[in-house]
Amino acid sequence: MHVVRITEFRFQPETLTIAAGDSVRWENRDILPHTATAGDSSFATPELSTGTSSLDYAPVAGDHPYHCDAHPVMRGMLTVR
Ligand SMILES: [Cu+2]
Repeated sequence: MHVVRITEFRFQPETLTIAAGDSVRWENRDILPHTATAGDSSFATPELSTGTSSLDYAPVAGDHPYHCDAHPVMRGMLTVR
C-alpha cells in the first residue's frame, strides 16, 4: 500500500508511480478538508476532513493528474504502470 499525505495544501509526494492493482491511502493531515480527484474521473476520494483517510485502488494504467476539488491549485500525479 502506498500513502499520500496531505499537509499544508500539498500532496506529498506530489508524484507517485504504482503498479496496477496497488492501493493508495490518502491521509489528510491538514487543517482543512481536502479531496484527491482525478481529472479523468478514474478515482476520487470523498471529502477528507482533518485526520481522516481513504483507501483507493489503482485505476487503469497511465498518467492520472489529480487535484483537490476545494482547492484546484493543489495538484498531483498518480502514474499506474
Ligand atoms: Cu483542498
